[in-house]
Amino acid sequence: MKKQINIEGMSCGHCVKHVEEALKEIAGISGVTVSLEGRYAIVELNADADDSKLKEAVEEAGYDVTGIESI
Ligand SMILES: [Cu+2]
Repeated sequence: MKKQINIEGMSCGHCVKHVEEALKEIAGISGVTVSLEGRYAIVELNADADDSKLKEAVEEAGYDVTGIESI
């Protein structure tokens, strides 16, 4: 299962790493790809993680989530 998380506020490679690391810590996530230009993260899940957990992790890292969708 994959989900796309739309994120506002990333401005450089450091932000990308920060978001990647925040998402990798969530149980059930097996892969994270972050696009700075596309302003999104794609997460691969081997167990369903609640959208609220994904949102919370990104927001705690300091960025805004504008939407989450299954892809
Ligand atoms: Cu940055």
